[in-house]
Amino acid sequence: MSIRIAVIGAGIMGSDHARIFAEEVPGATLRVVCDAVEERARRIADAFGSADIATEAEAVIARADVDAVVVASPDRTHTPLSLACIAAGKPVLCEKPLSQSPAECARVIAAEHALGRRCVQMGFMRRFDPSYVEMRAARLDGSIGRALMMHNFHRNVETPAADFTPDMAITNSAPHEFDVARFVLGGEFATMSAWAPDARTGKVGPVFMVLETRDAQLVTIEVNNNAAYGYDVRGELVGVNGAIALSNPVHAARDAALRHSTAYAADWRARFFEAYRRQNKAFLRFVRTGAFPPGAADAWDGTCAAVVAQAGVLALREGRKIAVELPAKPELYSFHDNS
Ligand code: ISE
Repeated sequence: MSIRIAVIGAGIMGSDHARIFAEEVPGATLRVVCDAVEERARRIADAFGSADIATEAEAVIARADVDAVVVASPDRTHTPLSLACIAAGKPVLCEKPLSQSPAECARVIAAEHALGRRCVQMGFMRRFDPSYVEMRAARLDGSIGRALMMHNFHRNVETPAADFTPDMAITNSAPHEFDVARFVLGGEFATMSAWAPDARTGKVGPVFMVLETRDAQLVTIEVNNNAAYGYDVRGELVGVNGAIALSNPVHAARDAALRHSTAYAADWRARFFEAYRRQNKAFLRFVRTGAFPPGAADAWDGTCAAVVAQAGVLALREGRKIAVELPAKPELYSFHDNS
């Protein structure tokens, strides 16, 4: 039987998740597109063949003809809507971040603990990107020796929305690196330091972070939400005997007029096209089988990202190294294979 999906939020990510479930992942039916602005919901529903539209998210979650939910609405709604899905016992693919507040994340952890099972799959899709999967495998198979450092660049053409604040470089964009570094290295962060050059552009400027892991490794992260030239995400894992770097899925190289050139993606949807497809396919398997997808991110990973982001905002504000203090990991996530 086809899995009936509701997408909440008809913005950039809601639209792409609707497209993926309607066109890229067999076995799913786009049942409802929900947005506070009916016209936005209608436009996405018409584009991807959703049977229905709605404007009230909580009512959509409760519908008997909805098996699973995608939360792609504004960040501030991610926790309350995830809690509503847990209360309804419905699997939810929640776009990152789970929350910008670790205390809010704790409410989701407590709700899943009370339910006795995980409902929330976090939208940290880079865990499904073939290059990052290969990078983690290289750490596990010993081919580069013990991992020492991981360097990360995360550059957007421009901020994705008008209400994107300077802190969101750390709380909205950098959680991808906070999570994927944990996924690749298999450990937790111990400290965070952060700096920001003065771009003097009046726009959200770059942030540079250096994190230490509990295993004395170093992770550097540059986030630049207004890099202008292209969507450019780079990563390199450095071991004692070698290194492994991400390869950007470039589709063509052009030779003309004494130049050799390749094009950058305009934003993350094209750069991580395959990662989103694999992530959403894994979510569908989760809904169908009830087995949480190996390697996927859960509410505990969402909590860890929020704690690290909060440390990053504090480190930048106070200009000093901040300890990353995670809460105790509840039993429900104890078998959590992040090693
Ligand atoms: C956006 O929300 C994403 O998730 C993208 O992957 C990231 O590159 C961008 O910076 C975020 O704002």
